Amino acid sequence: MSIETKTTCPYCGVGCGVIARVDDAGKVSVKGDPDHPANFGRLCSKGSALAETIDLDGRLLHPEIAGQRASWHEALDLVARRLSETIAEHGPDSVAFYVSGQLLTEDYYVANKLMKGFIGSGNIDTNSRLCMSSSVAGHRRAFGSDTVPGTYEDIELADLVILTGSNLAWCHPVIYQRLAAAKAARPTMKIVVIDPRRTMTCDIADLHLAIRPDGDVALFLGLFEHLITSNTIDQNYIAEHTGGFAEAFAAAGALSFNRVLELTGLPAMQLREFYRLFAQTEKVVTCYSQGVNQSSSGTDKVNAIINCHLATGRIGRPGIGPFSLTGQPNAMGGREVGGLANMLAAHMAIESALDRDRVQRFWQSPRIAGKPGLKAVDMFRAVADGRIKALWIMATNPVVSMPDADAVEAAIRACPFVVVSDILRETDTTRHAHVLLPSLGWGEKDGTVTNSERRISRQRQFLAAPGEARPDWWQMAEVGRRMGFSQAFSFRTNAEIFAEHAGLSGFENEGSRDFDIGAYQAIATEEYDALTPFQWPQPAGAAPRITRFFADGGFYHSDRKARFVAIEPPATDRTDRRFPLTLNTGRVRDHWHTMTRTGKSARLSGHIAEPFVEIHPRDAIEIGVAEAGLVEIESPHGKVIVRALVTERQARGSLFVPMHWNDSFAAKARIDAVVAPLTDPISGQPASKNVAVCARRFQASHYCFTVSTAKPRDLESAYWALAKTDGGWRTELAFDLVPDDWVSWCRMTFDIPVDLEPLGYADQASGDLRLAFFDGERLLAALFVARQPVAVARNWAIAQLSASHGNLNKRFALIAGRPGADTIDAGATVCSCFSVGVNQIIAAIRDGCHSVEAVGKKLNAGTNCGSCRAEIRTIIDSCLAAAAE
Ligand SMILES: Nc1nc2c(c(=O)[nH]1)N[C@H]1C(S)=C(S)[C@@H](COP(=O)(O)OP(=O)(O)OC[C@H]3O[C@@H](n4cnc5c(=O)[nH]c(N)nc54)[C@H](O)[C@@H]3O)O[C@H]1N2
Ligand SMILES: Nc1nc2c(c(=O)[nH]1)N[C@H]1C(S)=C(S)[C@@H](COP(=O)(O)OP(=O)(O)OC[C@H]3O[C@@H](n4cnc5c(=O)[nH]c(N)nc54)[C@H](O)[C@@H]3O)O[C@H]1N2
Ligand code: SF4
Ligand SMILES: [Mo]
Repeated sequence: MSIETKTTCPYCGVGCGVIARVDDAGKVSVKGDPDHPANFGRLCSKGSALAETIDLDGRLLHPEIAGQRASWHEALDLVARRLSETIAEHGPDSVAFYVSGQLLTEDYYVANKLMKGFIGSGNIDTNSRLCMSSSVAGHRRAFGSDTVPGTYEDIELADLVILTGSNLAWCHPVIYQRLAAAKAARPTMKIVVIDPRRTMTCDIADLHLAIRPDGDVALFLGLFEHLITSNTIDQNYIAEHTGGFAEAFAAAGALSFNRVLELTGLPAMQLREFYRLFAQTEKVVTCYSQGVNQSSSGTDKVNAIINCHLATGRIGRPGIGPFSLTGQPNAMGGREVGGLANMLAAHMAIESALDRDRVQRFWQSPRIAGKPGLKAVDMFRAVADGRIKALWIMATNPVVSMPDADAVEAAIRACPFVVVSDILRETDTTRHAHVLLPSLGWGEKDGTVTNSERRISRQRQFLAAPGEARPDWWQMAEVGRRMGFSQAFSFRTNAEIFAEHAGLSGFENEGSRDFDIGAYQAIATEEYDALTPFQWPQPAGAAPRITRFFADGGFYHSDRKARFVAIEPPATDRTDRRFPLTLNTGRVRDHWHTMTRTGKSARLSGHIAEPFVEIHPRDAIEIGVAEAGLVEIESPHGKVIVRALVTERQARGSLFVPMHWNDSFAAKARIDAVVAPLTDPISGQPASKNVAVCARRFQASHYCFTVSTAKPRDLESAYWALAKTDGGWRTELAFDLVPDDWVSWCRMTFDIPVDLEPLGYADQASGDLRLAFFDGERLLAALFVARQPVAVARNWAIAQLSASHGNLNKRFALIAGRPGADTIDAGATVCSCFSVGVNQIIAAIRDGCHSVEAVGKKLNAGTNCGSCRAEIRTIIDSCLAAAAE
């Protein structure tokens, strides 16, 4: 008998419902929950591979103090004592919490309560600062509250969907699938993608605006002006429900059409077409994500978009409205509990004395933070200069994900007392902790999360807690109690915390605040356990309400009106000619952030196995790098070395590097070490998408590719990147100075017993060298060395780890570095769900499969989660185009 549990995916903000099944043998499998209103049974590649990422390999299972195992009792006592002593000596602002949108709402609530209400400082900030804070600031300026007005259904109901600064196909794949299905059913629906890069999302776009980096404010100011001059605005809505229109109009009017062309870098025809589409179409949804938020003009971008929706009264109706797509599974829950340094709990304002008094009375707390705390970038600056002396980091990996990451690492290293709560023993951040606290991970922890459409769902426990791992909320409540606040942190269950959180949201609310889930203030444990997904608001005593906001006004500024914001486009001048290129950073389809979980899955690591830079062919020529060569990228803050991926999808003058790779998976690919700590002046969100850098070819003396059953140890070459594969590891390396003796290097790196002799081949003239070690029929490790980037079929070589090598010919084929005539190399993985490679897809196309459906029928590729369908279509198009030439 197997047991099924309904829970929620722990990755992106789509918040898909998952059914986790544990069979008799304890094996876990997952499938989409057909009843969950976010995904109706769909999952993407990351969601589908969840079962592969929950093993205990690398887990932190016991508390540690100074690298030694300790009891919970000792660890918690120490944390409480050090926090209390630091506060007594240096005041409440000398301590800080840096938390995460991957915490559950209950964890987050306790963290915020402890810091703002009991320690009495605003110094709690979160990785949502790097993610959503420009949206929060933009919403609050326009609406008077941090409200996402719409629902996912709106994206399907719209006649025009604008995706700006969003790579929906890869980052919110299930919404992408819902959008693609809606467009297939109703082909008149139009989709516009605004992104400097031609991403996979452009695949379903009718129009792609390859905008200049940070040209968005100008683009939407131009649109605002066009809506007015073409008389598309809604005079009644503006008059009844808004303020500040005249000032916003004057500011937009100051920008000529030609200046908009210049700032956006777009052809006039395209711009006119976009403006015409928007003006003509009543049902418009504008979705935006990090290309908007992560910018020094991020908050203005948000308001420039919202201005256009307010001016046309297009907000809060079916198929209509601005839509901020949130990143993390509980980015929204974190905003609801007030996890940002400049917010109070339950969407109340820290600047408001009334709100502070209300929260303090509700908590019956001895004090309340009197002012906003330090935002992430400033918080780590304060750690660096010694103002913050004790830091607790929870569910985030700032040494990888913060801008100016080397400086952040140095700050953490120098901090007198650092606590890290994580699920892994070894991350780039846990390395610097004085106290390590083992947390429960997905499947073990239990609580609620809120997705992008304000829907609250349960994450449920279906696995036993491993080792001594404990929930994050429990850790903080225990510390709170030990600091002398026993009454306020006497929670026994997460249901009690949720009820208190719901109670605060409804406390003295009466419609004055958007976030109200007072209906749940007395929720009992059984009810909480059975909770089905619901959207807020749900005030006490009211019937379930409409799930959209603002169609009829009712904003949350004191006059209940929205505000237009008068905006100017940002200055664009590059001042330092030594750094002429623009670095853009973001995500790939199958990895999640700093790879602590997705890096465990061979299937997910197969899609893209190395850190890379997308570079335009002409820029590649200029710096003298060819496809598959290595590139060094540098800013005044740091350097990385990554593989070149030469592509016309990238605009000239700009580079794209993913944010995922870190010191656990690569030698020098933590891209945030290069990212400058520049922030939006209003939200404090880092500008991670527009960084001034220079790039040059990285010339190695030798390149090397290896596959091995053991994880390679102590890699010390100028460049290396490793990835999990079926049956072992694959590693790419490049050497300035080659090892004296490759055989001993292999023995040391791959733990090869001394009695095993290698099979080998070396060509002095070309510099090619190959070595393979076998244990009986099994391949332990194979090494391919060349003076140029190694040309060996990667997936074929990886497959050799699981193949039998009893036959001598097979051993020689391996040393020759090529498959025998009877085997084909699958090529780089395209479909992770069914492990289908690019070469297999090309072969199917040659066999006459000329549509995504036909390829799916033949190979299954693209038929499960569908995340790779856009890539399959691109491969078909390029094969057919090549055939037609
Ligand atoms: N596979 C995967 N999915 C994820 C995540 C993950 O790690 N992996 N993380 C989740 C999280 S936390 C987040 S925040 C979301 C992020 O989701 P997205 O925001 O969709 O992802 P990004 O790749 O960060 O950036 C989106 C796009 O913004 C574009 N862009 C850059 N500069 C500009 C600009 O000036 N203007 C415009 N209009 N566009 C620009 C980039 O080229 C990029 O394609 O993804 C979530 N989903
Ligand atoms: N250059 C650049 N930098 C960026 C971005 C970008 O686009 N470009 N994007 C930014 C954005 S939007 C985001 S959201 C951040 C994300 O950046 P991070 O938050 O740093 O990334 P994660 O890898 O998700 O880190 C989560 C950590 O928590 C641990 N963990 C997982 N589950 C749990 C749990 O239940 N409890 C505890 N205590 N720990 C847990 C994981 O092992 C991991 O160490 O990166 C930001 N940084
Ligand atoms: S879209 Fe994928 S990653 Fe996001 S919640 Fe759904 S299954 Fe998880
Ligand atoms: Mo994010």
